[in-house]
Amino acid sequence: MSPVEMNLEARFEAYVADEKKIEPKDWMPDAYRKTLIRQISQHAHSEIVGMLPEGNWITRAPSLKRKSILLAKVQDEAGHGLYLYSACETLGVSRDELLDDLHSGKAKYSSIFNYPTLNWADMGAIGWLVDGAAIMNQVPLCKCSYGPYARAMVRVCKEESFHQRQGFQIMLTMAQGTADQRAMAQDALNRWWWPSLMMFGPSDAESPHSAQSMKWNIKRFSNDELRQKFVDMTVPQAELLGLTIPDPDLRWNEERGHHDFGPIDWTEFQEVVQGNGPCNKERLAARRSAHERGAWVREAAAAYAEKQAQRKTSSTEPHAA
Ligand code: BYC
Repeated sequence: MSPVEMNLEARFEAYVADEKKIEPKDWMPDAYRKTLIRQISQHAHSEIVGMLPEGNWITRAPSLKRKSILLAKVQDEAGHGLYLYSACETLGVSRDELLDDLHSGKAKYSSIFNYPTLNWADMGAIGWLVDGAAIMNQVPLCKCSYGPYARAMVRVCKEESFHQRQGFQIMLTMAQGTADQRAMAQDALNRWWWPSLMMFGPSDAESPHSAQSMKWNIKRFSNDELRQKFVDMTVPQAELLGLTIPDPDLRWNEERGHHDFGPIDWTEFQEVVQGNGPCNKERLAARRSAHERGAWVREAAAAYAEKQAQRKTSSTEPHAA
């Protein structure tokens, strides 16, 4: 590293340590840029792929009210994906490159969206648990050191907390409903609990990026800290619903002031992340097909933009005498 670069790096470190925001035109280490592109793009892809399991239930929602709420939620997720792609583009990568990486299977997206949604209770469990886990992970990102990501997260988190409440409300309605509805709510909790805990990523000891990302103030809490906070927040909510979390080892630990919980099946997590989960192939095929079927929209938008640009140039050109 040259002396100039060393100086820039020291200034960058001091700036970040001082809780100041790094903006797109500021100097930043290459590795910081790469880490942000990796994390923000994975996050954007998760929002877009995350529309699929819920989109599956829009036509089958049990009432018009539920249908319009679910439709709005799925649209919010599209919006989150778009802010995040825009935030990522400020780091010098193009939308096309990001999408190519998703469609080729090179880029990751959250493991959670590779599980199937089997019935309406799954819409409740996703809102309650998956959005609940997402908020726990994302509220600290509002204080992330990279300005465009931190600002995008403020709006995302406001919308996610509405999503979490609508999910909890579905669970509450079902848990207080008929015996069959209660059983469906319990079954959804049984299937979504462990995958929700996996959303926080590998344990700290197995997380290659955490230490550096925390030093750079990208991540403000470790994967295990956030997972623990999520368990502590969710246990009383499950009690209120009268549902049982599917973990025989779950109990309050007075000494730690936290709930202890059972071991996570990391083999399952690795399998899902490597593309072998129950719905990985289906999810990627759906995204690729949507992208191909949307080619005409992109072409039309580009042609329109070009026409507008030409009109602007000809209207500013001096008229020939
Ligand atoms: N799934 O060193 P680590 C949402 C990967 S919510 C798949 O701990 P990092 C939504 C990780 O990428 C979901 N892959 O990494 C909610 C890395 O692989 P590479 C999205 C995972 O980045 C409701 C490797 O494992 N949220 O969108 O420090 C409705 C080692 O991990 C997962 C975000 O993306 C996983 N669960 O920490 C709709 C939040 N976990 O890149 C939508 C922003 C880890 O080395 N992201 N990996 O090949 C983050 O906070 C962090 O990136 C993570 C992982 C905590 C997820």
